[in-house]
Amino acid sequence: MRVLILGGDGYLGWPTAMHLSAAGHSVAVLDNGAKRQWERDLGIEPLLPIASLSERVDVWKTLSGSAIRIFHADLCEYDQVESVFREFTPASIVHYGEQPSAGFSMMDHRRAAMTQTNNVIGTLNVLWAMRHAVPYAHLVKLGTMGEYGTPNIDIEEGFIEIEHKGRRDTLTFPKQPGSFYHLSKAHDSLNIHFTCRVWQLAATNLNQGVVYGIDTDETVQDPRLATSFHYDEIFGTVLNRFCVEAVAGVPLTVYGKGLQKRGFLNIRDTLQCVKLSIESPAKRGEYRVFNQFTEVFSVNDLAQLVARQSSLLGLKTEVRNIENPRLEAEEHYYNPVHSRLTQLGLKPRLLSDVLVESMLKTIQTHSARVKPDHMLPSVRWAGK
Ligand code: USQ
Repeated sequence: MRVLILGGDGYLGWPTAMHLSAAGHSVAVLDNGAKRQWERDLGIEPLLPIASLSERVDVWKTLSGSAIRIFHADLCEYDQVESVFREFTPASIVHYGEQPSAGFSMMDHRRAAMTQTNNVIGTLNVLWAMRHAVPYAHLVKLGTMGEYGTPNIDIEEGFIEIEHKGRRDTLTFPKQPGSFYHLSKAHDSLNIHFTCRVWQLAATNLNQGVVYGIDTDETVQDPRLATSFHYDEIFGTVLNRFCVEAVAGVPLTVYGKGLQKRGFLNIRDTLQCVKLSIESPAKRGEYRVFNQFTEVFSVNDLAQLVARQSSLLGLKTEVRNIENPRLEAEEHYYNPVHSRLTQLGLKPRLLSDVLVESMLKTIQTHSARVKPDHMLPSVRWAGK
C-alpha cells in the first residue's frame, strides 16, 4: 500500500516510516523540519545524535533495500499539500505532523498561537487536499487521550450513548483538554469528524496515551536510524524523563502528589497500532476513534519502578515531589476503555522491569550528552 507519513522526521514518524517500509508498504515521508527548528530555538537536543532525514533514508535503503521518498513541504501551505497528495497518490495518510508538546503550547502567547495555527490549519489543509486530490485515501490521525481530560466517569472510545430527558443519542464524548496543545487536537477531531460526514472521507483518530521507549526493531539496526528521544521538560514524556534523571543522578521530578493517572504505551506498540489501522481501514464516510494505550499508571508508580530498577544498576535515585507547574487533577478516577485496537489484533508489550533496565542501560551509553539543567520544569500553566 502507498503510505504517506506527515511529520515523518519525528520521534514517532521516522520509526513508523521504517516499520511500514519493512512490512512491504511503499512509504513516503513529508516534513518541513519544524521540530528541529523549535529544538534549536529552545536550545534543546534529543539524547541520541540524530542524522539528517536524507541520511536516515539513505542508510535505510542500504540496510533494507527499500526506498523511502522524501517530500519537503509545509502542511500550513495548502498548495504544497495538495501537490504532494496528487504526486504520491497515497492510499493511507498517517498524520503526525503537529507541534506535539503541551508545555511548548503553554510557554507564551506566540507559541500557543503557533501550536493552534500549525496543528488546526495544517490538519484542515490535509482534509481539503484529501477532498480534492485523494478522496478515497484513509486518514490515520494521531490524536491524544488528553482530549478527554480526567472526567469522573469511564472514558469511551470517541463516543458515548447518552439518555437525556427521556431521549437517547450517541454523541461525541465530552472533551476537557488540559493545554492549548491538547485543545488543538480536540479542534482537529471535530474538523475530521465533520469532513467524514460531509465529504465522505475515511478517517481513524488514534487517541494516544503517553509514549515511552527508545528502540524499535528498525532503529536498533544502525545508530544513524535512531529516533529523537527527548528528556527535557518540553518534548520529553514522563517515563523517558525519569529514566534520564535516574542516570544523570538528579531527583525524579514527580509533579505534585504524583497520583495523576494516564494511559501509557511502548513506542513499538504505537507502530503496531498504526500498522493495524492502515491495514484495516475505515470505510468512506466512516470516522473511527481508537483509544491507543496499553496500561494505566500513576506518575508515582512510574517513579517507583524507575527508582527500583536504577538501584539494581547501582544508581542512587531520589524521588522528589515538586510543585506541579501544571493545572491538572492530582487525585482522580481514571478508567478509559481501550478495546478496539485489541480487537484488531494488537499484542501489547507491557511495561516491565526488563524494558526500564534496558532503557537505563542505553541512556548510560549516552550520558555525556545529558544536560541536567534541562530537567526542572519552568513553564507554568497559571500565574505570571
Ligand atoms: N509529569 C511529572 N513529571 C515530569 C513530567 C510529567 O510528574 O517530569 C506528569 C505530568 O504532570 C502529567 C503526566 O506526567 O500528569 C504526563 O505528562 P507528560 O509530559 O509525559 O505527557 P503530556 O504532557 O500529557 O503529553 C504527552 C505527549 C503528547 C500526548 C500526551 C498523551 O507529549 O503529545 O498527546 O502525552 S496524554 O497524556 O494521554 O494526553
